[in-house]
Amino acid sequence: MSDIPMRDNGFTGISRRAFIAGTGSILGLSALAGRASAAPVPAPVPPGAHVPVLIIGTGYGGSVAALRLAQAGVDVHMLEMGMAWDTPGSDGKIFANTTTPDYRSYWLRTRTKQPLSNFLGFPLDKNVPKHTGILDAEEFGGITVYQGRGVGGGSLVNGGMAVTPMRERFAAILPSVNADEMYGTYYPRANAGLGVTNVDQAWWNSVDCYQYARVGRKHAQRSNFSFVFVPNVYDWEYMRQEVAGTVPKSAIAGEILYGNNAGKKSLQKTYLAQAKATGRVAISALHRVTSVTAANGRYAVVVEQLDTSGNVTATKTITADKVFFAAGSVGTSKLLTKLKATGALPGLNNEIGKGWGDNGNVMCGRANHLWDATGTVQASIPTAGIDNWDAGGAFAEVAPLPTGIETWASFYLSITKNPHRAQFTWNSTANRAELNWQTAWKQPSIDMAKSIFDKINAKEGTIYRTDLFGTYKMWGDHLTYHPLGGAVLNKATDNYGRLHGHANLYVIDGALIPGNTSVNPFVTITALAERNIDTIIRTDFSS
Ligand code: FAE
Repeated sequence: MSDIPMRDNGFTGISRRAFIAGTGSILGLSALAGRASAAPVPAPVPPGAHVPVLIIGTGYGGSVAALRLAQAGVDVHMLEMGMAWDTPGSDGKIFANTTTPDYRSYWLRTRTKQPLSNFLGFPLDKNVPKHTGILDAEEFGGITVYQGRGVGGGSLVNGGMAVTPMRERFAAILPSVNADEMYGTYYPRANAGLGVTNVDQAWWNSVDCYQYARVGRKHAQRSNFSFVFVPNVYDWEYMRQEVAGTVPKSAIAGEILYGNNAGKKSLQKTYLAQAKATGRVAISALHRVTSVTAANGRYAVVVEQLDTSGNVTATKTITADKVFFAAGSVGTSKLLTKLKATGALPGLNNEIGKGWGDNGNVMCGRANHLWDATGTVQASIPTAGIDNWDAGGAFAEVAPLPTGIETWASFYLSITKNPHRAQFTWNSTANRAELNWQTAWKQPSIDMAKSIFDKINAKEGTIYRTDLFGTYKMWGDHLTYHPLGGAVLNKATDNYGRLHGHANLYVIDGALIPGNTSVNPFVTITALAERNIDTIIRTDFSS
């Protein structure tokens, strides 16, 4: 299917400038949507409610859709299986620290499953009360997929690395998408909406908390690799004040994996805050969608309301004219696989569940010499990477290891050009969706990461750490932070995310991207959502 040229793809009769102007122009846009201004169905959504637009999930794709639809005058209801994360615990903080996971940290687990499971020979995992916590370590046969749970999705737990892929690599990422439009309009729009900025390199060079990253730079450059600074969504002014000791410490206290209490601009502070300010967006937290069926020209959506122990306290059916799947690559793929296999949405095509990849994620650590200390205080916000994509198929994030003690360890999360793609299928006996990823499929990723770190180790006379992922285990090859695909653009959907086989159903999240983005993915997920919703509003919502 060919791309629709959209060089001037403003909405009918309304300039792009007016649209981007945001909430100030909402009233003028109501006519576009053909809807009178009305309060949205309040949260929590009552049983039997009807909503014009329902969005399943509140991560990047869902938040973009909610904001742009609301700005166009459409009332939106969002359903989120995780918590709202707006209430402090007994320690006065909303989120737990990375080094001290507690009941808030894991999604319905009784024992933590930390990505770095061991340290100096000691296992790190510990028992925690079962709770609807923020990080889901979802286990499939061959891989553990880490995902954020709560209003804001992955933005609650991620490192905030906000990377736009190099333009010459874009055709391999999303082959059916016009790169001119993405780099001219939608990547800039996404970066602005997310609040992406660059660290001040002079400051970065001067502070103790980036000593680990400077060691990473020295080693990369001594082996002639390209060391690149990458933007982030952290508020750098806040981090300056953390370093100066004038505000509560957040990044430099290691807050990240289980939420960040201060400087990180999660979606709650950007897209979702703007969306709520329109008065047209309501969010029902602790509401998990289990079914979507076509009924009388609308969709009937079955939702389980959860308590914080994960018990179902109510099951509701609500109806919607249009439904956006924004439950993340895994959440959307699992739902659609089930809905196709069980006959709830029989028109979905055979591409559903296919094209799933792990963005080639693999982790490793290196043991430095005593003269290369990486620092007792490490900012949890990554700022840089080693780019060996063209020569070796790997882009390695120079990652923090914020343990509070000197470890002499350099730690990396590599994104690699792993060619393997897995598929979700429905197991009707077990009543669940399964993923056929194989552990051995990580070998190409390891080989690609080695294209960087074997060379650095040889140059520096250093070795891989073997104590971080188990006993004598060099590679963190059991996991991904970056699930992508499962309802791929222009295959399971048309070229704008409309699902084939059923009108008014859309995919608008990482499930659209076929398995790899060459860098960290959320800017691309956001930009693609901006592109798709632009066309969807213009063509599917005009009266
Ligand atoms: P996502 O943000 O996952 O949102 C989906 C939402 O849907 C979640 O809130 C779910 O709880 C919810 N949901 C799922 N199923 C249901 C259901 N049945 N009913 C109701 N709600 C449901 O999707 N990316 C970067 O670019 N830079 C980074 O530095 C970075 N670091 C990361 C670090 C960690 C530890 C992790 C886990 C991820 C990281 N990522 C990073 C990946 C990034 O967060 C991820 O690609 C995006 O969050 C995916 O966005 P989506 O909109 O696809």
